[in-house]
Amino acid sequence: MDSLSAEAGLSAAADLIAGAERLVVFTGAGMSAESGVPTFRDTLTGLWARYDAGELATPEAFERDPALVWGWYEWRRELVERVRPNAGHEAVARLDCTVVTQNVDDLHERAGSKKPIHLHGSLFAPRCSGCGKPADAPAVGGAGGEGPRTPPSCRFCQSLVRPGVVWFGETLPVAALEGAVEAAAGADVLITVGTSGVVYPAAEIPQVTAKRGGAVIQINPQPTPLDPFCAVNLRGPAAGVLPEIVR
Ligand code: BJW
Ligand code: ZN
Repeated sequence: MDSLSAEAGLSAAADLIAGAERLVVFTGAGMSAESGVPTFRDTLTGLWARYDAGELATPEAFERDPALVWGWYEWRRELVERVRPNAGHEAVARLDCTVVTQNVDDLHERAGSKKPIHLHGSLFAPRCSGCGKPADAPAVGGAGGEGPRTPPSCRFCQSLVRPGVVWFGETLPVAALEGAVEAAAGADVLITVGTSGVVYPAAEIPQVTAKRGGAVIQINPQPTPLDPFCAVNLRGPAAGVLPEIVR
């Protein structure tokens, strides 16, 4: 349906959603872009401009320079605390659906979606890099500055506390991945929103639905490697398109 006019695409998507019995919404960083959260592959700005996100989001980077990596995540956590869910998050919260997100922010929860599945962890769940025990979440409303910050130490084993996110080369939380695959396999409609579709195994989630015969609707201003799996490709921003197709 790639060649459908924009209006016909919106109407086809709205019909699919209205008729869906088991609906999944799968989201990536573009979902939160209009809230003011930079996407993962956006160029970093300010003091972070000389770093590459893909290189900071690794266990090796944390081992080499824990203060640099902890400072980057704390800066991002504080940014997320200052922004609000957008009209796209709110439209998703009105749907009876399972939300599977790659995002480490909490904007789906704050919009009212119940128990979104977080495939890549959370900015708000730090844990010990040694014993794995959860650490106290840093106080809300931190300094807000950019740059390195020394991570706290674990109160049980004194190892450094690390962000509770999934870095490259690490395995995804088993329950989250299993829950996401099960929901995608059982979905008759899946909406994939704002993801570049290049990071695995998450990028398999929409493909699971398509391969099982479900319909995949994609919302993204840009083409992605997921295009061939989609029954409807809507080239537009999440906060504009989602409210239009959620009636
Ligand atoms: C808008 C918009 C608007 C803009 N509205 N849209 C198979 C093949 C090749 C490699 C691998 C493979 N399997 C595994 C790998 C290795 C690796 C991987 O996938 N690498 C690829 C990059 C090649 N995967 C892993 O390492 C994973 N672990 C794993 O597989 O374990 C087993 C294993 C271990 C060792 C060896 C082999 C296997 C773990 C992946 C963890 C990813 N973690 C991150 C960081 C989380 C913490 C943090 O945020 O810092 O998760 S990476 C980053 O990418 C983040 C995101 O969740 C994820 C996806 O990014 P996303 O959300 O798609 O964002 P962007 O920025 O890429 O795209 C934004 C999109 O929005 C764009 O398309 C825009 O157009 C669009 N957009 N404005 C709508 N307003
Ligand atoms: Zn510990």
